[in-house]
Amino acid sequence: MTCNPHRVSRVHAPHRTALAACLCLVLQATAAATGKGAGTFLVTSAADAGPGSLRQAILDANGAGGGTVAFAIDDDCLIVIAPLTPLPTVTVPLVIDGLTQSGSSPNTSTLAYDAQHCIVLNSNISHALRLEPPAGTTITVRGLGFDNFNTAAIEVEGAGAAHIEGNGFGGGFTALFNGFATSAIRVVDAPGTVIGGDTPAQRNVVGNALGAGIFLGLGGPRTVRNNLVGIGVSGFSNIGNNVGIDLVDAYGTLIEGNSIGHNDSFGVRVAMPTFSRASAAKGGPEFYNRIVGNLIGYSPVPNGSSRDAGNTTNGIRLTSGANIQVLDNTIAFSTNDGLNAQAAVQAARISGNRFLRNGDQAIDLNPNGVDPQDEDTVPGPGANGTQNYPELDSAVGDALAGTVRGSLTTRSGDYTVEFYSNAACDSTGHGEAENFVGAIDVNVPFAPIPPGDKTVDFVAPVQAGDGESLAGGVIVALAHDASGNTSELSACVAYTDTSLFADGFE
Ligand SMILES: [Ca+2]
Ligand SMILES: [Ca+2]
Ligand SMILES: [Ca+2]
Repeated sequence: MTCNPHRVSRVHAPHRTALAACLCLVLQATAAATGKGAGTFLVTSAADAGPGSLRQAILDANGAGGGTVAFAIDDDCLIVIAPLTPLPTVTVPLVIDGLTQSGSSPNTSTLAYDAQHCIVLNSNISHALRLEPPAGTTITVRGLGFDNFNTAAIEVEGAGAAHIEGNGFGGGFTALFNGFATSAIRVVDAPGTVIGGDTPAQRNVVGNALGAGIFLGLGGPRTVRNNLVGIGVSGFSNIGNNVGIDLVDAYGTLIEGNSIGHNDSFGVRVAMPTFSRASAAKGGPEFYNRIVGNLIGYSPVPNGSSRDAGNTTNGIRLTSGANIQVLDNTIAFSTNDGLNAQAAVQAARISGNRFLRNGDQAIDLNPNGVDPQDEDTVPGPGANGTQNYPELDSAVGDALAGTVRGSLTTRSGDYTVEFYSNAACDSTGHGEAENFVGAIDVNVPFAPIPPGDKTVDFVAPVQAGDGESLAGGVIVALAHDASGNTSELSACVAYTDTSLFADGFE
């Protein structure tokens, strides 16, 4: 049993709204009694308004308190809906499901995007959809294509959550293709919002926005997972936004498992609000913004190789905030620095990432350029207190495993030193960080080190990953304190392969 007021309204009559509502109540009561849930509002016309239109379906759903908007337009793919004004704000728990249109199908690819979007919204107006989910409820938008809106294709603002999954934004899904004047997706507040999801079917493609592809404003927590951002349906083509994912006063954000490339300024930019910086500094992980396990500027292709999908300027730009977690990403082919942290950033933990082929430094803490080492007796000015990086003296072993000797000069406390191998040293002389090869904990004691001498020597094992070799390359290291304040990368030390000597310099 479904609740379908617009079909009732087709009967016409001046009282159709009342009649529809009345019948709908009866039908919903029946549905509730049979446990089948809220009603379905069917879209049977691509017209901007009137019976069977998407606009009418949303009006009816709002009036009925929620349900599902499904599509059954009697036409072949591709069907363009061009709203003349923004569609009615959705204010009820609702699923708008483009996959219900015959011919539509979800993405099945892990590296690319093969979804078929038969319903595409395309109009040169401020926005297509505005979602205002009430507290404790979710509004889902699934399986639609979007092009050519000025503020955002989808705006979200409310106390409840939005799930935006399996949609194509600016990916060339219509013949008349213009991208977005500002953002594709714009979210303010709306805690619990998820853009993308765990499965290939939930992946969105987000591109060709002149502002941010995904803009997350004040509020949190929210998740952006497993999307292609600035990367087209092939999995490597260029549909760059200006900024891929832009966090402006967002907190508690998880950006995980996305491919983010070809964006014209930054792949990801983070500017945290003052209040959450203060709270996060007190240790509240609910405020942390986390960037985990993304491919940034680096597109794997099905034959096992990869392509340059570099973001112009930086893969990641950290503008302000505390306790930002940058973990286990690959950050490559940026025009300038791979990760650039501005002076207001503190306790940014940068750990387990691969950096390769970035035009300038892999990690650049402000001030710009490789930071000079100092005594680190107090946190210096600049990002992460300008935490000193380790000094490496030697790296020796065979192709698979060896020993690195070096030192760290810094304040008393607990530190972790991470080691990375590279085929060759970066042009900056520091980094980059192609393969993680080991880590050790280092303690700089309070005593009996004499004042002014805070240097601790270390000897650390390093080991090549599966199928990799340390021979002929260089080793670099970074250090971070217990709060996450992470250094730039050290100068390179050549790796001496003793197996060559054993074999007589063959
Ligand atoms: Ca470089
Ligand atoms: Ca620097
Ligand atoms: Ca320093």
